[in-house]
Parts: sequence; C-alpha cells; structure tokens
Amino acid sequence: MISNPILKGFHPDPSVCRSGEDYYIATSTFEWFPGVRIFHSKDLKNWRLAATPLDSVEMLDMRGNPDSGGIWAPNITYADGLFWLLYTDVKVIDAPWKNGRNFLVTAENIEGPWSSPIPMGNGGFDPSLLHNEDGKKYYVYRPWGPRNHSDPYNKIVVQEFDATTNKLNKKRTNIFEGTDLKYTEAPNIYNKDGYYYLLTAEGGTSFEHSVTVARSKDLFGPYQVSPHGSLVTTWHKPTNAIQKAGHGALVETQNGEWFITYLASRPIRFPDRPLLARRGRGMCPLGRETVIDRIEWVDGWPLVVGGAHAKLEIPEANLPECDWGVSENFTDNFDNHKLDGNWQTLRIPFSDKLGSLTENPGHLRLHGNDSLVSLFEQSTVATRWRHHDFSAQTKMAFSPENFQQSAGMCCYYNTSNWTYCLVDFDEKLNKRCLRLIQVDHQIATFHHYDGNEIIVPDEIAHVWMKVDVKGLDYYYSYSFDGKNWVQFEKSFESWKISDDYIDGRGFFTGAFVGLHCEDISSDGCFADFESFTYLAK
Ligand code: 6LW
Repeated sequence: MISNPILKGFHPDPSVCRSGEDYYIATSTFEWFPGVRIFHSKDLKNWRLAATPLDSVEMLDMRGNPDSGGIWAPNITYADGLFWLLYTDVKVIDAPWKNGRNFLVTAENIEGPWSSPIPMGNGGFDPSLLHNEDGKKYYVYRPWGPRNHSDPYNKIVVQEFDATTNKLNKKRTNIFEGTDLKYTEAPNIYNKDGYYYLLTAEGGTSFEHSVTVARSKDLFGPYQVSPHGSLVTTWHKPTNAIQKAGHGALVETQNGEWFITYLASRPIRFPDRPLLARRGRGMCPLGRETVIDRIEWVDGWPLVVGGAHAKLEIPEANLPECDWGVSENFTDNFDNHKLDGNWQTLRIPFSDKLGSLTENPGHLRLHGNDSLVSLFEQSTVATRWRHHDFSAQTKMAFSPENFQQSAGMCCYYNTSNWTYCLVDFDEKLNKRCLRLIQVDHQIATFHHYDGNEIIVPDEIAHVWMKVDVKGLDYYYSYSFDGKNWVQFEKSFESWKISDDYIDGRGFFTGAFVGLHCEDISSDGCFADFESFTYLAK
C-alpha cells in the first residue's frame, strides 16, 4: 500500500512529472528558502528530497516579501531532454492587484545546474507549460485581478512560448471560464487520445477545494466539463481524515497506469469546541500536504479509483519498490558543512550573515539578526511540523550581553503568529533568563518577566529546550543537564499556527519548529546549537 500523505507537513501545490523511470514532484515553499522542493521516487510510494533549485540570492531574493508571498505553485515538466520548472515569486498580496513575477528555469539533471531564471509574463499565477504534440509550447496560467485574487474571477489563459528566443507571443486566448465552484486556477493541460485534458483547481484552497477536469479536441476550446463532477474533492465528506483535496496534476507510468498527485490537509478536530472548528472541520497546522491517488479512464474521462476523496492508503503502482530509507524522524548533530535538506530559512539563504556550520565545528552557530517579526534578515533555521504528535529538542550554548539579544526555539507560522522559548539577558537581575513569548495576530503576550523570571545559573553552559506537540496543544520544557526537565506551565494552541485560524486574505503555509537567534541591538551575538532531534510520537 502507499500511505498518504506521501509528503508530510507543508508541501502544497504538487506538480508531478516522469522522466523515464523516475518521478519528480515539485512543491511550493512561499517565503521559505531555498525556493521549490523537488522530491524523487521510482515507485510513487517512497520519496526523497532531490533538489531545491532556487538556492542562491541570484536565483531568488525574497527580502521584503509578504507572509505567504514568495514561491507559489511551481510547475515541473520533462521534455526535449530537459526539466522545465516554472514558478511565481509573489511580491505583493495585500493590494487590489496582487503582484508577482514568473520565471522559467531549466536543467538537464534534476540536481542541476539550473539555468538562470528566464522572465515570463507576470500577468498571472500558477503557470504551467504544455509541450504540445505538434512541437509547439504553450504557457497556461490564471490571470491576476481585475480586482483581486479572492475575486471569483475565473479565466484560464494560453500564450504560445518560443523556447528558442524565450519569448511569449502576446496573443492571449481565454480557454476556460471555470464552473460554479469558481476560483479557477492551477491549470495543467495534457494531450491524450486526440483530446486536450485541462485540469484546474477550483473552490479556493480550503475545505471546498477541488480539481475540475474538462476536455476539448482543440487546445483553444471550447472545453467540456466532465459529466462525472469534481475529479478530486473532500467537500462532500466532512468526516474524512484528509480534507481540502484539490490542486492536482496527472502522471502516466512507464507501464501505462495513471496517478494524480494533489494537495490535502489532515485537520485536528475540536470534539468539544465546535465553534472553533472552521466549517466544522477542524484546523490544519501541518498545512497543505501532498497525497497521491490512482486514476482510471472511463469513456474518455479520468476518475479517481474509489471516489473523489483523499484516502489514507491506496494500492501500490505496478513498479519495483525503491525504498530510499528516509526516516520520518530527523536528528542533526550539525557535523556537515551544508545545512540538511530538512531545514529552511526565511526569505534568504543560510549564509555567513545568518550563521555558520564551521565556526564551531559540530554546531549550528546562529548570529543574532532581525527579530521574528521581520520581513528581511532573520537567523531562523526551521523544519516542518509533519505529525500531530511529536517532540523536538535542542541543546544550546548562549551568552547574551543585553536585553535585546535572545536565542532559543520557536514554533512559527508567519511574522504575526508564533511562539518563542528563549534565553535573554535581564539587565535588572544581571542574569540570563528563560522566557516564553506568544504572538497571535500581532498581539504579544509575555511569560516569565517582571518578578516571575526563571534564572539560568551563571555556571550553566548549556540549556536544553524541548517542544512537545500533542494534538490541540503544545508545551515547551527546559533542562540544565539534559536529564531533568521542567515543563513551562503555560501551554499553547497548535491550531493557532494554521492557515485556518489565521485566515483573512489568504495564508498558505504551515507550522515550523525552528532554532532562532536575534540581536536587535546589533552589538553582535551568537548561539551555538549542538544538536536537534525531531521525533514523531
Ligand atoms: C496557489 C494557488 C492558490 O498558487 O494558492 O488559492 C496558491 N490558490 O493555486 C498558493 O498555494
């Protein structure tokens, strides 16, 4: 059996392609650096991280990008001996016209080198590339506006793309206006048996999400919507363990089997607090994840085997198993000179400015930079929450010299929603202190200040910190010897770092647990992290 999700934790907008016997899925990374995560499989069951193509400031500079801006919906195809990767770098969200820049990069091998970004049309988002049977290439996307993206303004546009000059033909054709589900986006077109099959995401990216399929004999339409209804959705199944199914892409195996990869989320439910549950279905701190389902073709239409909803298990593909030995858990002793692929940073790469893996070998040294609310340069190295129950732990040495310097562990959704378990310097007590801060929709609450301090004794060189996530709630603990732990009385709500709780104008990421060091004084400080462990429960 294949267990879903195949990519756990925040991995939305999956785009899948095959090159020979190898399968690749590209997922959105938003404000997290490096941009785009590409996973590799040979059996559609076992996946490993294979590439993160946008891995330098030359390739991607997201300083100043808004929360949930940055890399939206990468699209990967394989044709003419090349991988073609399209993506949008979203620069503005809160505006009548959302605004982003679209690029294409190509590579012969998935590991790269990838070409420099080739600018594409900026008029829309969720671009994809059709390598048409006649040899021509077409750029397909959902335009922004006219008012804003939340507008149920439905249009899928095609422009021819000349890959020898890298120019888009200015002639735009509207090929599809969507169904009543609205929010028509994420177009992918496939050639099959004389038809063009157009997959789009509809219904918006929350619980109403879905995949619509339509077909036409002519690329430019008219497209006929499938008589079978949504190809993928869980809107009709409120109690299904996996919700929000939508935004999908098809792949055919070398043996002629068909599959669809799409995004979906596993909510935590609120049995006693129905009013809290969005649309009665809970909230999803793990963000939108990647799942896979099996496709059968009936009378020329694709159908998901077993129904349109996402399933926790599906039968395996007829492909030889290839287990990469990737663990659900993650331990880092920081012995490598390169940051492990489980980590991401915010908006910019992990560089000398942010920290180092060589200054104190065997440690992740983070240099104090901007605070957690910054849109610019933070020393935050974080990994996805991928289970409803897990524990993450670190061991840290830190000697702050003023009250504006701090370091520790955080659970982060975006600049306005996070918690931080930190060590700083209390200038009245002349001591290092342990504290907790919660920011919820930009409102901060402070714990263990003003008479309620937890002092770190001067002779203590290392502080251990731990976060235990248990369904609806999570708890921080600390230790001065790595054996005896003290749990903070104050616990936090896991569901407060989810798209669903934060909501509003569109939030699209997921919860991370991170290591962080900040220095608002700019005097200079650093924290040394000796180890980090993520353990599913
Ligand atoms: C994605 C688009 C969407 O590009 O959200 O709501 C964007 N719609 O399809 C981010 O996942």
